[in-house]
Amino acid sequence: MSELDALKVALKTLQDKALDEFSNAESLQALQVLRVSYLGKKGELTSVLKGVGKLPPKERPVIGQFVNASKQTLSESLEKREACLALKEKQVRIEAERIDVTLSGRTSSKGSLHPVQQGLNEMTAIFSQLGFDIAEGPEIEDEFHNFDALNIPQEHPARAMHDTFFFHPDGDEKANLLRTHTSPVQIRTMKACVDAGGEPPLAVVATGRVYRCDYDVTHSPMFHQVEVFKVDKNISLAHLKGVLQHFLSAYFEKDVPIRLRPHYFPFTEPSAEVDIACVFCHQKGCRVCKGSGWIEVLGSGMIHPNVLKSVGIDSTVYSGFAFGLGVERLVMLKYGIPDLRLFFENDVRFLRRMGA
Ligand code: 2NM
Repeated sequence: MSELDALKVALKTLQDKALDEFSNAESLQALQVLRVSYLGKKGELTSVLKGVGKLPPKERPVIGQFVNASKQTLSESLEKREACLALKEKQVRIEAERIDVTLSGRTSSKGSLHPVQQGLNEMTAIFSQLGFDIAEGPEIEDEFHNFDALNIPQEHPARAMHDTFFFHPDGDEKANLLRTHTSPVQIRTMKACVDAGGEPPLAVVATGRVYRCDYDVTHSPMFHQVEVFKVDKNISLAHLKGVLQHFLSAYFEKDVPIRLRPHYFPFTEPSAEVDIACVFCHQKGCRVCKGSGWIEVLGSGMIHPNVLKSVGIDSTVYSGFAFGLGVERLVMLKYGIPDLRLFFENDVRFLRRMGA
């Protein structure tokens, strides 16, 4: 066989082998490797061409054409296979990325206000509608605002009624304390009014945390209060009772009977504890009302003249009523919560059930 024929046979064999491998290539990556190994600068076709030098010059163009035709065939075959594999790979990717839009989504829980805050909001909303202002004040207080101004002087036995957390004073600095009620906020708002040259009417609701050194099943060392007062000319016990009746019926969302029982508070005279008809047994007698048919819900009274004097309000011209309540207690009664401690444990099962 002539050198030319031998070369032609070698080329043909190489081409057949290449076409076979191209059509068996299973990925674009494998195909790229084949392209380099056959058509690349150091590829097999190139190495076959090195034999061209041994041919007589007039035969060289013949083999040149032959090689070009072979290159053309291989390139076309590669491109075809490439297009086919690219389509396959695309289909695989699309299938993998497929989203089932009919699947139900993952819901995220929204969170909600703490039941105490919900209760506070419900209560302050009722007083806002009656025209009361809402006030807040410092939780660290001094003895003047927490005690003296409220007609609870030093050594007065009433001071012992409050189990107060005191801060140790530095040197001869006066002692600070954690407020035992929100009444000091009332004192501050009355005093701020007078100091600014104003005068009653004043109608204010104070809300916030209060602290007492007291801890058992029905007492927490921190709880929340809502305290309400109104000062104006000719304010009487009738105004107090009317506001109480309206507030308690609005809060419990039904006409709830109330009664006022004489009591003692240093900052009011006369003073009364307020009961509602038992919301659990409708006065048939049950465990909650201990068979009495009544549940104590708050303390109230007519502001003591000494309290008005201490903030500079003329008690011969003005009078006022005031009352105070524990928020946790009223939320427990409205929603049938059995244990005070649930408010402070932050167990999400409780918070979710109470979530609005
Ligand atoms: C209560 C009971 C009775 C009260 C008094 C005042 C103030 F500052 F105006 F004098 N604020 N709140 C008060 C009166 C609070 O809680 C059981």
